[in-house]
Amino acid sequence: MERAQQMPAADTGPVEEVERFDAIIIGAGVTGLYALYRLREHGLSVRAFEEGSGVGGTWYWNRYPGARFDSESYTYGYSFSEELLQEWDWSEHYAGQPETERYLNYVADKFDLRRDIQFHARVVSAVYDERAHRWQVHLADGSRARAQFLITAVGLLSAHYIPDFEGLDSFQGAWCHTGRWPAEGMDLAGKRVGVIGTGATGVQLITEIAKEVGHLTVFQRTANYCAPLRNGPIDPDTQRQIKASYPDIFKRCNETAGSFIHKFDPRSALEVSLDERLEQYERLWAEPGFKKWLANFYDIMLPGPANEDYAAFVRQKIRERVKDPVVAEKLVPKDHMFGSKRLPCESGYYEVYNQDNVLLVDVREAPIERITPTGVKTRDAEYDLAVIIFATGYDAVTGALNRIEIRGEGGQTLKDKFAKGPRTYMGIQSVGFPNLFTINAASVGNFVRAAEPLVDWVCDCICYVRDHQFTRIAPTSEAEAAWTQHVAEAGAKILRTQADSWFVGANIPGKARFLLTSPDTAPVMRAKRAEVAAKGYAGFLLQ
Ligand code: NA7
Repeated sequence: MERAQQMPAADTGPVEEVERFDAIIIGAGVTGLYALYRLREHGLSVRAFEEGSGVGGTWYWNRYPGARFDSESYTYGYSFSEELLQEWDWSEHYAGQPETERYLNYVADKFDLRRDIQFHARVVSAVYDERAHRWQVHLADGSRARAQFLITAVGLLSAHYIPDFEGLDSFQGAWCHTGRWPAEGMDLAGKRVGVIGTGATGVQLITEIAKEVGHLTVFQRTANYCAPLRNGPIDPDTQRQIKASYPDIFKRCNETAGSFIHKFDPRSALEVSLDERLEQYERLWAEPGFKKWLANFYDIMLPGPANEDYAAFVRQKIRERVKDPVVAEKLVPKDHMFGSKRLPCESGYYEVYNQDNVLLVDVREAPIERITPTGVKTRDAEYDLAVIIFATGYDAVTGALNRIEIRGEGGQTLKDKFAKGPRTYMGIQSVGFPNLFTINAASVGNFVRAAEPLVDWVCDCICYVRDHQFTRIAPTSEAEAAWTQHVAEAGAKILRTQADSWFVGANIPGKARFLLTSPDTAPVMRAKRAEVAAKGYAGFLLQ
C-alpha cells in the first residue's frame, strides 16, 4: 500500500435531492446480492439498484426454455450460511432456471435483502466527485444517489448482443433474444421458428423447443463440441449426503482451477496405452456434467496432441448420433480446439436434427443477408418464419459496463479507457476510477464459488479503507500496467484465448481482442489477492 497525502473528504457534493449511502451496488444478481449482504453485515449503509423487477440477474433474465446449470446445483449455491445450506433442497443435479431463480428469491427473503434493493432502477451514469471522493449515480427515472464506494455487480454476460442484421424492424412475426425472454413466455407451439446461434444457450433452447414447434430452422455459424449433461433428480438419500458434506464439497471446488468439483487426472492422455485412454474417455463420457472434460487427463486442456486426440473422440460421438451424414458433418466442429470455448452440456441436442421438422442451415457457408418481413434471407435461400429467436450471446464483461456512462477523474470514461481491453489491477479496480470495484470482470468458472471470495475480499478492502480513515483507494499505475501485461502474456498461452469467443471479445464486431477475465486459476487469484491484502493493499494508493 502506498500512503498518499491525506485529504479531508467530507461529502460536500450537491445538496439537491440525492440519497446518500456508504456503498452503491449496481445489480441484484448472484454477486450483487452477496455484496449487499456482506457490506450490510459490516455495518455499511447500502443500496442496490436493479434494472429488473426481481432478483437473480442471469437467472432472472434468462427464462428461455431449457436454461439450466452446467455446474452441479449443490456446488453453485452460496456457502456463507450453514442454515441456508441445510434449508435448501436442490431438486436436480443440474437445476433449471426456474429453480435457481426461486433459490435466489429465497436468499433475498431469508436475509431480508429486498429492503435495500430498488427494482426497475436502471443506472445510466456514474460520475466520480474528485473533491468529495464520492460516486454519484443517475438513474433512468432522473433520480440520483451518492456513495463513497461503487460496486458494479453487473454480470459477466448480461449485455445481450443482437447482430446488426438489416431489416429486423420490418419483421412481422415475433422475435426476442434469449437473455430477454419475456416472463409470460413466447408462444411457439406449432409455429415456424428460427433460432440464430448455437452456443451454450442455443443448444439448450433448441433441444427444448424442438419438442413443441411446428418447424424449426437452426442458423449455425460455428459448430460446437457439446456433451451429454445426464441430469437427474436428487433422491432423498443423496440429498442427505450432500447436506452432510458441504464443507468437503466446497473444499474440493476451491482446490480446482475453475472452482468446479472435478479434478483433472494428473496423467497425460499420451502416457497411457490407447486402450486405457479410450476406456477413460468412454467411462467419463457416461458420467454427468463436466466430469468428461474437467476430470479427464490434464493435457486435454492444453493446446497440443492430447487435446486433438480427445477432440477426435468427441467428434465421433457427434457423428454417431446424427442419422444424416451430411448434417452430422455440419455439426462436427473443425475450426477450434476442444475446450477453447465453454463446453455446452445437452440433453438430446443432436437427436433434434433427426426430426423431420428440423433444418440446419450453415450460415458460414451462406451468411445471413437480412431479416425480411417474413423471415430470414441468407445468400442462398429465404426461410419463412413466424418467430425468430436470437441466441447470439453477449458483449461480455465490458459490454455491461459500457452501457453505463462511468466517468472518473478528469472526466475520462471507463468505456474510453477500456476501448482496447480492460486495464485493471486484478480485474477489480482501474486507475482514475477510485473507489469503483468492477467485480463483474474478475470471476469466471463455477461462478458463485469464484464470486463469494472475491466479494469477501472487496468488502474487507472497503472496511480497511474506512477503518484506517482513508477515503479513497485506487491502484497504482505500475500495478495496473503489470497486471494488464500479465493478462496479455499469460492469457496468450491458455486454451480459452485460442478460439474466437466472448472470452476474448471476438464475438462482437469491432471489439478489441483481449482476454476479458483473469488468466490465472481460482486458487492463484485468491492467493494473489490475499497477499495484496496482507501487505496492506500493495499496489493500491490509499488517501
Ligand atoms: P455464445 O457462446 O457467444 O454463442 C452465440 C452464438 O451466436 C454462437 O453460435 C455465434 O456463432 C452465434 N452468432 C453470433 N453472431 C452471429 C451472426 N451475426 N450470425 C450468425 N450467428 C451468430 O453465447 P451463449 O449465450 O450461447 O453462451 C454464453 C455463455 O453462457 C456460455 O459460454 C456459457 O458460459 C453460458 P459463432 O460461434 O460466433 O460463429
